[in-house]
Amino acid sequence: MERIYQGTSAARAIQQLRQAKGYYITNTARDLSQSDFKNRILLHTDLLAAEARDRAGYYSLEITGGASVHVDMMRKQVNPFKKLKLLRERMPNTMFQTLCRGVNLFGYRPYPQNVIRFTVQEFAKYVDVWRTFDFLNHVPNMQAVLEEVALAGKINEPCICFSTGPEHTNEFYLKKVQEIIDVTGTDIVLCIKNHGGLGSPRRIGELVDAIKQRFADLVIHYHGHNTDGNDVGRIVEAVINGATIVDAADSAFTGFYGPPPILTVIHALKEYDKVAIGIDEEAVIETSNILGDQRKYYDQFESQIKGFQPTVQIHKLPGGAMGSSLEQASKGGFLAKMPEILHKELPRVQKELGNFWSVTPGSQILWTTAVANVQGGERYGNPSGDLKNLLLGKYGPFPFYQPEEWIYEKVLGENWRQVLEEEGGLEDIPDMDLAEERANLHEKLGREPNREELVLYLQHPKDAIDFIKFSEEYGMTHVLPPSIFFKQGGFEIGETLYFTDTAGKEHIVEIGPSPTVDTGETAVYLTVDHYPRVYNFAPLE
Ligand code: 3PY
Ligand code: ZN
Repeated sequence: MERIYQGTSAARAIQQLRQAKGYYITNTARDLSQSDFKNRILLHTDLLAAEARDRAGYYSLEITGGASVHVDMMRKQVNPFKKLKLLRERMPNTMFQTLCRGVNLFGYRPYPQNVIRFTVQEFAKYVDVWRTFDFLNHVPNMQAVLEEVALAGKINEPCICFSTGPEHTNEFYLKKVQEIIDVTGTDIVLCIKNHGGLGSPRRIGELVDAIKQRFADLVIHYHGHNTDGNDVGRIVEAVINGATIVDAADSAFTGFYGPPPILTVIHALKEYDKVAIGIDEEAVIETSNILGDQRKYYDQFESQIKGFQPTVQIHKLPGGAMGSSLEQASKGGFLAKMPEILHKELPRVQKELGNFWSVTPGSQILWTTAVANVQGGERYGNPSGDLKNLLLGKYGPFPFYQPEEWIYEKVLGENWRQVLEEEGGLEDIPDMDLAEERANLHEKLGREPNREELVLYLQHPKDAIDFIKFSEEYGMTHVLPPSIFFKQGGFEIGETLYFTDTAGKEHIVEIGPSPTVDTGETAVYLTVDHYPRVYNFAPLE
């Protein structure tokens, strides 16, 4: 069996997947970066690994989506589109994959339908596989994305988000699969999205089996996290019960909350005579050697609590959310309360709020509510706006049962019935006037924006403008390696920096004396590759 090459039509790819004798692997680089390194793995690092990754023979490389579109601009000064174009130059063979949060796209709140469609159209020029989910498994919330992906001729990979508990039965999930198929037909890849890494290997095996029994020609992609250390077991069960694609990550960077290491998965499945289709193990090892050299620069972004978290089965916080909640607790001075929040309050809140899936933005709502309940005196006495919106049904209906009335009263006030009556239900968000938005952006940039800039602006208006202006002034910082990009404490006068950019070109930068001039700005004198440069900075506030 052959690997599936980038450029294969969606229809042909699905056909090839249906006939697979063995299984395919997705390299979940974006999820790994988000789960274990706050999304900070730089494009420079991904470009270093690109050629070896391309030879490794993955079904796809998940390299964008989730929170990464925002973080690329905000923290890494990288254009999410440019990133895909540069990677494509070095990775002609591998399909690129995104993670899309349905109506919430790559953000936290629903976008208007025309913004969703425009965004999908632009990203679909570079993204081959679209993994789309909704945190309430409310299929209408995925519909616009699913339709646009199909129109663009790309691979649709709608998800059923998975969790555990009495309501999370095979029957329920089969109903959800049917709802998805009613929209898309069966020429899709169905993802079982186990973002928490929940359930036992056996439970995952049973679910895959149940879906294959009912929908024999449906291609299943199992996505899991290794938070409790058990995901290799779940992957093995998924494959022996009929999953065709599974997710794993480069071992040099695998930590605790992301997907498990690729070679570990391959070794485990060999015992069951299951072949990883298209995989060149030498190239997998070569990638990890390249990445191994870079690993030290990212230690600073790792979660402070090391080790597997078997108690994820209780609190259910997914990869990225686990790391950021620990950071918040540390900054907010309530680390000591974490056991109470994670192991008592979170499961209680989850049950009280309807046992939905703890994934973006639901995981943030559950976490914020649990923290407020523990920290803020009366339970539900200090509700967030997002919790109010959840109870108002603005994200979609509760999948199993509604919270009890006393919670509505606490969150929406005494006249909650009337509020619900007047304001409740999925919001019909009006389309935006894209011409007007383009004109606004034109005015802010002082020039005509291109389509991609408009997409970025529609997603994150303020951060996109900051990013575009920054890159106009300083160029593309993606050429900088992590040793320089993340350098702590600034640079010393007289210091000389040597670095190799992503095109393999060597540079030398000498930092000159930086007198403060009476314009109030600080001028920094540099020589870059022996040419003098002066940069003016406004004083720090
Ligand atoms: C995201 O929404 O960013 C996720 O990674 C969900 O698992
Ligand atoms: Zn994930």
